[in-house]
Parts: sequence; C-alpha cells; structure tokens
Amino acid sequence: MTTTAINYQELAEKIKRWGQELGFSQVGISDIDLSAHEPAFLRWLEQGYHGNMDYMARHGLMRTRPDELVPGTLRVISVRLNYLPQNAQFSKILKDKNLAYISRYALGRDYHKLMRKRLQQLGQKIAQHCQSFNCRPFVDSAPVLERPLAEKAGLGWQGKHTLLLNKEAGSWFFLGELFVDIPLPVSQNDYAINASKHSDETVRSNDCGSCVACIKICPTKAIVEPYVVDARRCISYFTIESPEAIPVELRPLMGNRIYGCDDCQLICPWNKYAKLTELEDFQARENLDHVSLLSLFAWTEEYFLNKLQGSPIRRIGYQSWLRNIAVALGNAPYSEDIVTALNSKQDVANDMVKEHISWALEQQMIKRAAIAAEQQSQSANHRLTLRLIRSIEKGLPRDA
Ligand code: B12
Ligand code: SF4
Ligand code: SF4
Repeated sequence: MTTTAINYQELAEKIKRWGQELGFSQVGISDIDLSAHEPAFLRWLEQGYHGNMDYMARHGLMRTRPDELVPGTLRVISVRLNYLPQNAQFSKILKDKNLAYISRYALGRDYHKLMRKRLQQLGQKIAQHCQSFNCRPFVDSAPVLERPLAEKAGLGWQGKHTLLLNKEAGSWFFLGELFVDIPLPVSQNDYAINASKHSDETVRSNDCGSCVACIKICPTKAIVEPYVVDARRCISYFTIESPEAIPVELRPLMGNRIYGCDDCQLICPWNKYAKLTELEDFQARENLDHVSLLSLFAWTEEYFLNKLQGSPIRRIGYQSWLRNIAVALGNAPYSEDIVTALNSKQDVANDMVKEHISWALEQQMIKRAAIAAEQQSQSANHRLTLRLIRSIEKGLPRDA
C-alpha cells in the first residue's frame, strides 16, 4: 500500500491492464449517473414487460442509482468477457428439428461465479494501491443496470435488440461490474446518450443505423419496438426465467430451442466481427452443442443434476427442463419414438409439465394424421395413374 497521493489516471490504466491479465476481453470505467435511463426503465416495468421476474421491480430505482445499492460508490468498472465457443454449429442445429438448440452462452460453465471471482481479484489489486478503498463485484447478481453502465464505460452500444454490441467484438459476451468508491477518470464513450429530463426528447446514438434485422427475425416478436424487449414473449424468458406454463400460442414458435435463444444475435451483422472465447470453461460440455432431443429427454432427475453441475442450465431445475424439451418434441416431425418417450415421462412430470406433454402428444398426433392423409391421397392418385396406364396400354397400343 502506498502513502503518496494517488495518480488516478495511472491507476485507471493499470486497472485496464490488470483486467486483461485476468482474462477479461475489455474493461471500461463510468460515472454512476443513469438518470437518462429512469423513464425508459419505469415504462418497461409499467407495461409489465418483466412478466413474473419480480426481482426486476422489487428494488425500485436502486437499479438506476448505483450509490443507493452500495453507498459511497463513485465509479463503476465494467468488464466484458467473450463466450462464443469454437464450432458453434448454429445453423446445423437449428435446421434439424430432432436436435436440441441450447443458447451458446450456456454450453459450458456458469459465468456468474467465474466472473465474480475475477472481479474480486481485480478489486484486491486496486486495494494494494489505495489507502482506503471499498468495492463490490456484481455479475447479474443484484439490481444493476449492466448494459447501460457498460455502454457508458465505452464497451459498446445497446443495439435495437437491447444487447450490448461492440464494433470489434459483436455481442457474444457477458458483462460484469466492480462498484468502487474512488474518483477514477471515466472512459471515452462514443455512444453517449443525449438525454434531457423528458424521455421523449432523448436521442440514442449508435451504429445500428437503419437496420431492423433483429426485430424482424425474432420468432415471437418479442422486440416490441427498437430497444424494448417484452420479456414475456422472449424465448429466453419462458425457457429459462419463468417456472410457469409456456403460453400455448408461443410453443410452436420455439422450434427446437430448449434453453434460451440466440436468433436476434445471429442475424446481427456486427457478429461477423465476434471473437471466439479464450476460456476452456465456456467450451461445450457433455456434447450439449450437438445432441438429440430424445437423448436429453431420457435423462432422469439424478442424471440431470449430476451431469449439469457447474452449468447455468441446472438453475432451471428438472421440471422446467422436461417442460422445454416436451415442447420441442411436440414441434419435431412425427415419430413413434417421440410418442413413446413423451408417454414415458408422464409419471415423473408435475401437473404443469404433464400439460405440456399432452400438448406435445397432440402435435405428434396431428402430424401423424397429416402423414396418413397424405399417404392416402398419394395412393388414391397412384390408383388413378395405374388405371390410366392400363387404358393406354389397351387403347393406344401403338403410342403406349
Ligand atoms: C432481465 C434480463 C433478461 C430478460 C429481459 C431482457 C431485456 N432485454 O431486458 C430476458 C429473460 C428476456 C433476458 C434474455 C436474454 N439475456 Co438477459 N438479462 C437480464 C438482466 C438480469 C436485466 C436486464 C434489464 O435490466 N432489463 C430491463 C430493461 C428495461 O433494460 P434495457 O432493455 O436495457 O432498457 C434500458 C435501456 O435500453 C434504456 N432504454 C430503453 N429504451 C430507451 C429509449 C431511449 C430513447 C433511451 C435513451 C434509453 C432507452 O433504458 C432502459 C432502462 O435503463 C441482465 C443482467 C443485468 N443485471 O443487467 C441480463 C443480460 C442483459 N442478459 C444477457 C443475455 C446474454 C441474455 C440473452 C442473450 C440470453 C439468451 N441467449 O437467451 C437473452 C437476450 C434477449 C434480449 N434480446 O434481450 C446479458 C447480455 C450481454 C450483452 N452482450 O448485452 C446480460 C447483461 C447478463 C450478463 N451479465 O452478461 N434477459
Ligand atoms: S432472444 Fe430470441 S425470442 Fe428473445 S428477443 Fe432475441 S430473437 Fe426474440
Ligand atoms: S441486428 Fe441490426 S438493429 Fe439489431 S442490433 Fe444488430 S445492427 Fe442493431
């Protein structure tokens, strides 16, 4: 620890270097003024877009006021960490309705603990250079408005899908923060929001331009206007966050996505520039990047809990796991194996999941009936053709 006056400019540069040594892809520093976001945040809650994520409403405006969450906070150090694994096989998996699509952020180890530990280490390094220093690390673990903070810290801009995007790195990265009580110089922010107290006059500057690809591609139309996601319609919400029944009208739109959704990021032109993760921890485990729906549905609860230790997927619990796969099996082409598998889980499923299984069986029966009808019409057609051939052979022997 040093007793001489602290050169905060130098310290800020060291912090960025230490952050990179700890494996973070980028580090930035912002002040804590999020007042420009308050009207939009409150509007989002008023519309009920948070669905049953009560924690989003519970802390009121603490989310936009970091010094109410941690008194004394002067700056927020935001970090991002790339998670895109090698050989993501996006189209291969989305194309095959019998395979399970799991969001690529969730194939490996849970990022929360991993990032928080590294942020703690960053805090310890800073403490060695300050006489008095307090900090708190957060990774999606408290009422923190992570994306607007990261935007302020110069890590990118919030795209129309609301995720943070970076010109050199796309959007396949996680965010985390260290709240600190020292007056570090803030990073340059190319996307500063020109805010007035009236949200209608607020102008967002960013590099989305006139593109609306993410809004158009969203299978459930969850991006209800640019920069606003109605979580209740988002596949990520109803496959991960919500323990309740998946709305019937949205089930067919889920396709084979059984845990989260990446569509709005996959269509985004900036992800051409995305970097692969350097962390072994985020590479796919247990073949989760290429696995059939049927083999995952066969897992017992014990197997699920064992196999997914340390994975973010474990958090949703076995019943939500079955619920999601049941819907995807309902969306898959008809197969007798699927019908047998769905029936076999009736006795371990709770009432909510049983209803999803019944729905999936109904979808399978509809497809079976459609196949039978098609076969029937084909064979009727074929009978007519055979009659025609016989008549040609008999009546037009020269030209037959
Ligand atoms: C709740 C939540 C969800 C919800 C709601 C999503 C949402 N868009 O809010 C659900 C479950 C749907 C979800 C899904 C996903 N999530 Co999520 N989620 C969060 C969480 C916990 C809070 C987000 C939040 O504060 N929402 C509230 C709304 C109101 O905030 P907002 O959309 O940013 O809106 C603000 C600004 O845009 C602005 N604003 C809005 N309109 C306007 C207009 C004007 C004019 C102005 C000036 C401002 C403005 O003001 C608003 C209030 O500040 C964060 C972690 C955290 N603590 O921040 C992770 C987080 C955002 N999620 C993350 C991820 C990875 C995802 C998924 C990609 C996961 C997946 N593959 O399935 C999807 C993506 C879906 C999507 N398009 O957003 C990452 C994003 C990383 C990144 N690169 O941005 C985060 C940061 C977690 C992390 N620590 O890494 N998520
Ligand atoms: S994650 Fe999927 S469902 Fe959610 S907003 Fe993006 S494209 Fe739509
Ligand atoms: S798809 Fe287009 S509009 Fe959506 S975030 Fe990317 S650049 Fe912006």
